[in-house]
This record gives sequence, C-alpha cells and structure tokens, in this order.
Amino acid sequence: MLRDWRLKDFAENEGVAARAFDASDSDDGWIKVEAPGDVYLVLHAAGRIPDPFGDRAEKACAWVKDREWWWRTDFEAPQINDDQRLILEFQGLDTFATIWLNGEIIGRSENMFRAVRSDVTARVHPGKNRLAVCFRPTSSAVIDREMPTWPIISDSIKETKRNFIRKAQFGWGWDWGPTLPTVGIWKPVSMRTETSAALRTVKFTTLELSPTHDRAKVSVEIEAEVFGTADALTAEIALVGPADGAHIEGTIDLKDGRGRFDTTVVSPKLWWTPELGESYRYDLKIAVKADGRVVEHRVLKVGIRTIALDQSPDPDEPGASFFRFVLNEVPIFARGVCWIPASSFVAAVDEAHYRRLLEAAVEANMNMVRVWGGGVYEHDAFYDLCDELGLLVWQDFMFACAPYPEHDPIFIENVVAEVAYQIERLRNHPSLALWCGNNEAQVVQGFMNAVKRRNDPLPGDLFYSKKMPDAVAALDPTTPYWPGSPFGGPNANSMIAGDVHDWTVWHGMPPVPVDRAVGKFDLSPESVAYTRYAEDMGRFISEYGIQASPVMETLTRCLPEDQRSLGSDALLNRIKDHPKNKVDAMLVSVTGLPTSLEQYVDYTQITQAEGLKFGVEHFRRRKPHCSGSLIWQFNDCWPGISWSLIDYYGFAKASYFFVRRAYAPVMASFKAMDDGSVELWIVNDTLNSIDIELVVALKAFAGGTVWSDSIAARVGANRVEIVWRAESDRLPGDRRHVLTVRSRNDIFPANRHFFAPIKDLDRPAPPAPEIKFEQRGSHEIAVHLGATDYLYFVHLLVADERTRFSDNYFDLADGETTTVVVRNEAVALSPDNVVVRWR
Ligand code: BMA
Repeated sequence: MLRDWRLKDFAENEGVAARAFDASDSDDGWIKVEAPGDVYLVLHAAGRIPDPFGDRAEKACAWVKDREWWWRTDFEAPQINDDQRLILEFQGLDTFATIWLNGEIIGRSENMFRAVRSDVTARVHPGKNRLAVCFRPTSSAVIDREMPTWPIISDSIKETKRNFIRKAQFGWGWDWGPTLPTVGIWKPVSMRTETSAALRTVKFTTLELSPTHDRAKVSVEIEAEVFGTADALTAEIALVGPADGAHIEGTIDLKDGRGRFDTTVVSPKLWWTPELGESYRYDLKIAVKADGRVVEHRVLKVGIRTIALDQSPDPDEPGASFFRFVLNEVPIFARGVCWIPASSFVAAVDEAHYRRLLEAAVEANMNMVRVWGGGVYEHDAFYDLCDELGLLVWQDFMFACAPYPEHDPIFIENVVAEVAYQIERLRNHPSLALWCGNNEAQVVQGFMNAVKRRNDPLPGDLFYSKKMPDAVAALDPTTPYWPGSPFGGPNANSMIAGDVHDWTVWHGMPPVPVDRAVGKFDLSPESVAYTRYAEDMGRFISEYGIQASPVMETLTRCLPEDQRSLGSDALLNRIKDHPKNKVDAMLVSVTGLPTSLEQYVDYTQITQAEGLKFGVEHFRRRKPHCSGSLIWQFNDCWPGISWSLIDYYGFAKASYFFVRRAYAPVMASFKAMDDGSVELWIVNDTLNSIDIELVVALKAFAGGTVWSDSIAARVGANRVEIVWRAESDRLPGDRRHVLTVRSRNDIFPANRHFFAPIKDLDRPAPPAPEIKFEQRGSHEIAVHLGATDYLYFVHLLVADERTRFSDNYFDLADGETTTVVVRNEAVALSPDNVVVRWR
C-alpha cells in the first residue's frame, strides 16, 4: 500500500515552512525513493553526489548529514469496519523523525532501533491521504548535549555527540569505515488492518531436554492486544516438525490477551551447529481466533535447543573459570568472527548479500558470529539465515567505545524501550546464544582508571549492570546475558575469567594477564608480533585481528589509475586506523616491507593469514580452558583496508582460507616448544571419537624428504590430544626445512610448520607448477596443480567476486599434486579468467 515514496531535502525547519507535509504540495523537486531505502544511494543515482564509496568522496557527501530530509507518499485508505483498526508501522526510522499524516503530527521517534506503531483509524479519510516523515539533522538534535569523550579512543572513532544518539555508531566513521551517517526509513514500513485482536508477542522456549535427548519440554507464550468486542479469544497452536518430525496441536484461551501452551516433543530433532549436527527447525503456526473466527495467522521458524554459558571453575587452571557456550548440554568451542554492518548503507543490505557472507562463514567452518555493538541489530534475514545455517549469534546491544548518558530520564526510557523491543524481536531465533551489553565500555573505563589511579564509575553502566540484565531476565531468561565485551574477572580484559579482546598484536596494547594492564601501548615490531598470541591464556577471545589489503582487483576498482601506488592519498584514504603505516611493524618481522602495491597486497595478506592461523591454532589447542575464538573482523562496510577476511565486494583474502583450514572441526597443528622440540596436536570438535592415520615429514626446500613418520591415533570426542612429538635432535630447526603433516584418511586439512619467518626461509626461486585446466561445463573449471619444488602461497585469482574455490592460498611441497575446483554460478568461466600465482 505504501509505495511511491519521494524524497527532498531542506535547510532545518524549512520543510514545515514549505508545507512538505501538505497533500496539495506538488512533487516538483522531489526524488523517487523506495522505503526502506538509502538516501546516499538515491542521491548518487540522481547525480547529486559522487559515488559515496568512490575515491575520497566522503567530503563531497558531508552536506547530507546537515540537511533536513523529508520522505512522503500518498495512499488510498482501505475500508475499515467497526471491529477493525488501521495500524501504521515503521520498523525503523533513522533517526530524529516526525511523522505527519494528512497535515497533522501523529508520532515522533528518536531511535533507529525501535519500531513506531500508530493507530491511524481515525486519521485517514476516503481518497488520497498523505503520509510524510521529516528527519532532523542529528547534529542539531543534540547540539546542547555535552559529555567528555574518551581520550584514548582513536581519532577515527571519536565523535563528541554520537553517544547521545540511538543510531548506528559506526556511521560517524570508525577505524575501518568512512564517515557516512545514514538518514531515513531504513526498515520496512507497513499499513495493515487488524480485526478484534492483534498478536503482539510470541515467545518460544525450549525448557528442558531429557538426558538422552529423546524428549524436549517446550513452551509457547502469547500476548495479544484485544480492542474489539469479541467475547472469546483463543489461539490455535501447531508445532510442525521437519519432514517426518512431530506434529503437535493445541488450543489455548487468551485471558486478557495472554496465554501459554506447554508440551513435550517426543524424539525432537534438535537445532545444532554444523559440526555437531543439523540445524533443524520447526514451523510454529499460530492462529488467533476471536469468537471462533481467525483474525490473525502467523508462522515462525523455531528450533529446539538449549543454550547456556558455563562459567564454572576450571579444575585444571586453578583460579580461573570457564567461559564456554553449552549447546544442548554439549560444551562447544566457538569458532567464529565479529560481524560489522555489511554496508555503510544499512538499509540497502539484502538477503542475498547476507547469504553470500554467512554461507562463506559456514564454509569456513565457523559456528558463531558476534554482531558487534557499533553497528546495527541486523535485519530479520540475517537471523533467519543464522538459524538456517546453524550459526550461533553473540548479540551485542548497540553501544560501543564511548561513555553513555545515564542520568537523562528521556534517554534512559528510550534505551529501555529499545532493549525490550530487540529482545522480543530476536528471542525466538535458535541461533541467539548471548545478549551482551556493549563493545569495550568497561575495558576502556578500567584502563583509564588504571592510568589515572582512580576508580571512576562507568557512564552507561546503569544499562549494562541493571537495565539490560533486568530486561533479559524478564523477557528472555533462557538466553545468557553478559555485561560487555570484554568483561569478567578482576579486570574487564582478564585472562582468568570472561572474554578477552587481544589487541597486543596489531594495536600494541599492553597485555592484561590477570588483574590490571601492565605497561604502555607499544607499537614496536617485537611488541605487536603475532607470535605474542601464544602468551594469551584467556578463556574466550572475542576479538583479535590483523589488517590486510584486499585483493588487487578491489584496489583497482576503487583507486584511480594514478593512485595505484604505495603511499598514494587515495590508498591512505582507504585506511582509517592511525597511524596509517601501523601494518609496517608487523610486516617487518614476517615478510619485510613492500616496495610496490603488488607486494603490499601479498605481504599484508600473508601476515594476516599467518598471524591468524597462529592465533587460531593456539587458542584451539587450549580447549576447553579457552573455548572461543572470534576473529576481528569478518566483513567490510565499504571497499577499505581493514581487518576483514572478506572484502566489501566479496573477495576473500588469503586469511579466509587459512582460517577455514584452521577452523576445521578436526584440526592438526604443530606447536614449537622452547627447547627446540615440536609437538603435533589434534583438536577434535566433533562428537565422534576419530581414528586418524597421518604422516609427518621433514622436507628440505632444496628437494626431498629427510624423514617421515606414519602414525595412527585415536582422539576422543570433543577433545584435544598430543599425538606426536619430535625432539630437537631430529629437527634441524633451520631456514631450509619444513615440517608437514597430512591425513591419510582425509580427516583434517594438511598443515605445516616453518622454523623461521617467511622472509628468512632459504628457498630456491620456485619454478612454475604444472597447471592443467579442465573445463567442466561453462561455470566450472578444475585446476590440476603439480609442484616440482616447494611452493608457498599458491593461489588462484578470478576477477569476479562470485567465484568459489574449493581451496585457495595453500602450499604445495615438491611431488605434491592437488586439484582446485573453481566455480561461478553467475558468469561463465574459461581458463583465461583464472590466474595462478605462487611465491
Ligand atoms: C575493537 C573493536 C572495534 C575496532 C577494532 C579494531 O576496538 O571493538 O571498535 O574497530 O577493535 O580497532
């Protein structure tokens, strides 16, 4: 009904003066827009701004945020009977909005993260009705607010006023994103007729699983709003299992609009993460009846599963306690990533965009994503996909890296309503594993207190310590709540309890072993080396990461030709962290410094990939003492240079494939010991005990195998074992050798250990591998590769981001062959499109 929206900008307050709300005002100068939609994209299409992601375009777009924006549409109202009402609902208005209907103000909103519902029955009339929404410039809405910012937050994140505005915080710029704050109708808007009663909330809960999982107690709680004259209100409920599963039906009376239905599902099909099983979902069908007549019908997809956060003492590490998720009574290791908005233009992210990224996460053996607190509560499609794919969601509330006002009653009320709205919106998703208060508030406050030797309270703590946990307890008590990330223990970033953000590597942050930060930020190569991950004995590492350039194709798309060089202004503009050469301190010890853009791409990608591999392997070997690794960051909101594994367009960096192997449910990794010996560890995250047959070999780069050991071992379900060890006398430990491991029965991805940094390896210049292309239909090519010498960083490039590779960015030892399947569903592939590179 609400189509054909139009958009126009004014100086502040001039929209009202120009009667933009008036039905008689003409559409001259108004631009067509879809609701939901994004103003920048519409303006660009209309030729009023350059491509906002184009070269150094932020400045040319900066005026957008200082204007007043009006969106409006006309509609014909439906016929409304006596027992009916007409409801207008905006699921999200960004941000300071006034809603006008037929020349009158009918509502206001000051929070992008809340819905606005209005009963407009008495306000519509036959014929044309005009609906208009005015968005004030955010800066003027909070012009009189003052609050000190946090000095230690990097310049790219600092913004004096964002903390007063309930809006995606990253829009003002972040250390990976441009300054392009959005404005407008960013989520669906609807007008619907309701009859007698309306379903307000549904809550589906798995109350209990029997020890053998052959029975599950579940409940459905319903709240409806009754406004008509109906005598009897009931709800018919059906829980319909996947294919051959259960079909349970029941009817409940809704007294005062409320009712609850409890049942036991026999032989339930549970919802699992991919390494543990299938992510089964049931259809929960609800029909609300007033005096026997169906007035509303809704179908939800739900999952039967329990989720808990185990923080019991760790018997093997006295003084420390676990921080691990328990899914259906199985303690799991969270292999995952932190998620940021998939575009600066948050209204424009669609299901297909989410699907590409989330499927890539599952293909990379992940089982958890953390929706980070500086972005948005994502669109419904995101959570539906996580449910479907078996990805657990760590959900931050949208507060990040700032003090927040907690004495203003209007702000408090606004936050409390947002929190309740989002909990009710998301609580039925089986993927939802945790509600978390914020990103990095407690840790920054703690750090500043340590520096100043004070004990100042955290502005905003009212929300994290009181309002949010109260709301979760009331509305979603079976989902765990955690006050912040990081949090827990004697210091918010303590290794002995709670979660950790490890920014010693990259940001040079002083490590926080137990109770307090020691030392100063240090950006020297020794301080930021990725091998320092090995010092991290934390329980759950919810952020750590290394920046890398995207692939050359991405740089080519976003840098003008004369700017495709190291140090160019356009390149530096894509780096939002400071100082812009921070990466050098890491490159120095891994690859050396690049002298060309091509080298910059390879060297930063190598460093990120090797560093994350090292980190993931270390954290996983520490299972169960460490029970989670969430890499910062999975994706990008624009074509920039960041910590992402997959860039904005969808091209994977080398790190994506390194992490995919390191996150394999069964993973083999070498651990170099201080005495020169090396151990081989197997991590088994599956629920089966596994019999492995493997070959460890010491190979010379010059050619040939020095020795090899064949081993058979059994590794128990959900366990970690050391299966092999070599003393230093068998290991030359030098630059001319490599230690490799392969599974004979294909149970884990091959792995290797170098005894020196990449740049110091003593390898003869490798000759080209044998390459054979086998065309398999127009969309698939098998690339057969054979190495006659040790090849490092073998990778295949195709300049279309929809291309999938069965593997990429791997090593091939002499005599080894492999086949990479390259597939692109969208466009035809030919061998000419595929470039093979190695180092
Ligand atoms: C942490 C995150 C983000 C930031 C990242 C990289 O602070 O929570 O705020 O972008 O590290 O600096």
